[in-house]
Amino acid sequence: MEPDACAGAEYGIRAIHHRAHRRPESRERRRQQCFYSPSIGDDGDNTYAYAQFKPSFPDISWPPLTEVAVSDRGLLADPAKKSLLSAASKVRHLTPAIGTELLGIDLRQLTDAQKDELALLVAERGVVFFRDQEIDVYGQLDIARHFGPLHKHATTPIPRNGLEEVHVVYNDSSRRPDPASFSKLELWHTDVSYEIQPPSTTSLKVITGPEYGGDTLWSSGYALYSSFSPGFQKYLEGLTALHSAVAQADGSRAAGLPVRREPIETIHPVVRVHPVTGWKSIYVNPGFTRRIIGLPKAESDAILQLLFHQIAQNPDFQVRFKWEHNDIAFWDNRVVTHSATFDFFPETRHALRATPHGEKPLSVAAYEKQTGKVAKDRQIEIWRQKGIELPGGGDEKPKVARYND
Ligand SMILES: O=C(O)CCC(=O)C(=O)O
Ligand SMILES: [Fe+2]
Repeated sequence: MEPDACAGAEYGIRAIHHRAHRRPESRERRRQQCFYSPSIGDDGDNTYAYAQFKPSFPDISWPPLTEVAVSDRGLLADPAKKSLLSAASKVRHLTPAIGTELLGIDLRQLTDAQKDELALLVAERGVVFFRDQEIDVYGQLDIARHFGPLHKHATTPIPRNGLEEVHVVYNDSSRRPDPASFSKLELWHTDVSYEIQPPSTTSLKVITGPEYGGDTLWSSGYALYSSFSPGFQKYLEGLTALHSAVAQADGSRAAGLPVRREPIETIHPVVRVHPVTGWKSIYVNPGFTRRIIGLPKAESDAILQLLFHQIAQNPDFQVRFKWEHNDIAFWDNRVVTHSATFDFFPETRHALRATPHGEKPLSVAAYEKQTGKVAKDRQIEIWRQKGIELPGGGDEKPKVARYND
């Protein structure tokens, strides 16, 4: 599959509608050109409590990103995560593969040791949720900065108050999503995977949201890897893929929005190893991965289709979170893919994201060379910890009965 020029993610949908009010003659052309440019404007209510965090698009330019040394804080964590977990009144795992909710913690009070343990927990569980958090965006940025240098997005909105490291997610009654302009598959993404050092432990806080609707879904790249046969896993481990920012930048330009940094395209391993867990995860996403390098096009298209469809459609890999006011999620963009829902029009939904850079993605070979350790299949490791020894040195998986009813 060579995705059309508009295939991609990070909230599209909205700019087109707003522009359409002003330039109806170009609506269809713009829609065809690209559906996912970020939102422009809003309902104009400046008395809104979080008006200073409404979206803005300063017309400024940033130089290309250069490589920075990043060492994961999770490497410093107590493997048992005692100081974080003992501070929680309850630890609720939401599915076996992905997602944990920690109750009774106030993120404003986290010590550095607890932040390190949070990085480790997020690396293991893919996404971790905290309810009803008072922490403000400055505190959210401080935690993110603890995890790594902050990413500034080239195209998505920043808040009106000028915080360039904050990515704003905003929808209100002035914009209606148009289902003709995007597919649900294409909305699955990992944030800015085209960067040389894509994000690690990323957080999103919903500051205004509908009573219901606007859920977010995450899908585990570890579970996707574990689901395949050993031969196919090995095959994927030898591949690299192209991730592209071009369609996202084109979408912004088509909507008349500034692109603050020129788009880049980067080649990453198809299977990356998390530097802390040592687990293998499939690192492609419908939003930004365009092709597998060096394969016949038909083969690349077929492999990506399989991986994309499994990400989006296999519920065993997924968790779906129902947000309430002031909830915050931390996810590890190295090992999960996510997708927002847009079912809440005409309600307002407003969220702020803080995004630390991670390391350059490590292939299995690079991880094993660098660390002298053997990269692992998460599922096999977890079964092993439960005392389930697998025949064939862990290469075979138990047969699970299938059923329909
Ligand atoms: O709006 C959401 O729930 C998710 C938005 C998103 O993909 C992001 O902020 O990275
Ligand atoms: Fe995202």
